[in-house]
Amino acid sequence: LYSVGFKFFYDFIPSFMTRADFNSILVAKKAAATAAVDFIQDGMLVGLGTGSTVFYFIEALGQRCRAGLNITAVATSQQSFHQAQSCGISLKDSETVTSLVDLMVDGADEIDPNKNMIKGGGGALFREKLLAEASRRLIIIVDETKLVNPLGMSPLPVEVARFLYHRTLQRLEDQGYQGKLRLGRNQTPFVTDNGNYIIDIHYNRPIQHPADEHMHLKSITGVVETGLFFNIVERVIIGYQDGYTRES
Ligand code: A5P
Repeated sequence: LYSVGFKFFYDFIPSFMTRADFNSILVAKKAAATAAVDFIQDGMLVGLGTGSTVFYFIEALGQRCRAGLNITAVATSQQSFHQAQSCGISLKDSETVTSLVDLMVDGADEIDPNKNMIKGGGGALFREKLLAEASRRLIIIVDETKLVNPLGMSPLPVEVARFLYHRTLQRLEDQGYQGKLRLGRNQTPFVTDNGNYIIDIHYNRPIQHPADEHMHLKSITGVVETGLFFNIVERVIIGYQDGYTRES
């Protein structure tokens, strides 16, 4: 599990970052993730987000389960599902979930002081948003590099239907958006767990009104969901590179 997880992370070391910087960020991610496990109580139905920070959360949650914690989880991606399964966490098929999830834990690509977020760097934004809206509480775990004000530095992932996606991309461009189809490892289009594509929109300007921006993008036929999340986060746990955490 460790070797699989770390290989996954190291594939994504940005070119401007040294291995030492990257290791410090992993310390921060792990600190935030470990702190979030303290919020999980016996009997809960837990929502599992996706990404490298959630990887540490699932790992720590698995340890607690093996020590006797009795919870059931619902995963937002195949990646989180398989990791949770290998950690010994009891999982529920999303199609059998009829009640609200007690608590969901997820990461973010960017988060602003009003807890608006950009998500979807890992391509799981649609299921993450669906599950977050089906949860009583959402805790976001991030390392300090994810704190921004305002949003807009990272590309905004938008999930689109594959059917006539060139047309959807054109419509986005006609409305002034700079969108790029996300490619996978072998330079073929990245396909989400829902069988859709992702278009990453580069803003080159601050996103001052995330809700308006989201509504505008969603009004385009072919857009399935956007990676803008707002009015949904209860608590943010920020991990720092010295291993400390802060909550807001
Ligand atoms: C997955 O689709 C995303 O929404 C992630 O939650 C987000 O990209 C954060 O990922 P990291 O924890 O890997 O930075």
